[in-house]
Amino acid sequence: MRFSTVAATLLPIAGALATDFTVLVGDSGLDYNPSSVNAVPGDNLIFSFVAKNHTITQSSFADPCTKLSPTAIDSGFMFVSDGPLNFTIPVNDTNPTWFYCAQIVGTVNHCQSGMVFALNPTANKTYDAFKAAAQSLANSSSSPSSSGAPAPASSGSPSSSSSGSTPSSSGSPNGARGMQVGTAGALLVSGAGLLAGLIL
Ligand SMILES: *[C@@H]1O[C@H](CO)[C@@H](O)[C@H](O)[C@H]1NC(C)=O
Ligand SMILES: *[C@@H]1O[C@H](CO)[C@@H](O)[C@H](O)[C@H]1NC(C)=O
Ligand SMILES: *[C@@H]1O[C@H](CO)[C@@H](O)[C@H](O)[C@H]1NC(C)=O
Ligand SMILES: *[C@@H]1O[C@H](CO)[C@@H](O)[C@H](O)[C@H]1NC(C)=O
Ligand SMILES: [Cu+2]
Repeated sequence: MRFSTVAATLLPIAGALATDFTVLVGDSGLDYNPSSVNAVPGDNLIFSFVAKNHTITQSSFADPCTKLSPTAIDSGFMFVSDGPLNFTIPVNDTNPTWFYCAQIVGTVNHCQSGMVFALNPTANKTYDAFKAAAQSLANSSSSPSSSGAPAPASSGSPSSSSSGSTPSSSGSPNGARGMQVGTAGALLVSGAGLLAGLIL
């Protein structure tokens, strides 16, 4: 009796508390703002594309710059010519869910430049770790394939540590990023060492 009364009281409240989170896409360079949102079922993520030609595309945590599956969430390219374009994603659960921008223009790969977004990241799978994983791909793949599909991450070729062509994105915040790339680079190096250890 008491339970059902409580439930009946809570349900409308839960509905009333549903939140629409507006995420600006491209408002200051290659970014989602905010870059991470914690939301509950019933909430909506409203991606408001304000500049250029970006996407919001679902990936996995482990493979940040590759579309999760052919049917994964994907806005497609949202070319902004006259005012914002909205793409709304309803939130159905509290599972961590990962997104990136699939745009590649010349040598500038938006995802590998850190243009990623996290829905409900966890203590173990953080936005920062996801972003670092995306940026580390810039070091391992020198040239993206010409097709629209992002090049698969080439797993460790320890000898080629050139990484000369890191795309520099104009207008993106670089202070924290440099540090994260450094960390990811160190991880890569130790990974390569492990690999070499296994082979040799
Ligand atoms: C948006 O970007 C995609 C992928 O680079 C490109 O194919 C498309 O032509 C662009 N749209 C416009 C209107 O420039
Ligand atoms: C896009 O979303 C924003 C933020 O929720 C809203 O203010 C605006 O009216 C929406 N624009 C359109 C065209 O739906
Ligand atoms: C929630 O479900 C709707 C309807 O099936 C789907 O369009 C949307 O992509 C889902 N949201 C997430 C974050 O998976
Ligand atoms: C998070 O990582 C810690 C330490 O590695 C582990 O003990 C814990 O089970 C993990 N939690 C989840 C939810 O995976
Ligand atoms: Cu983009």
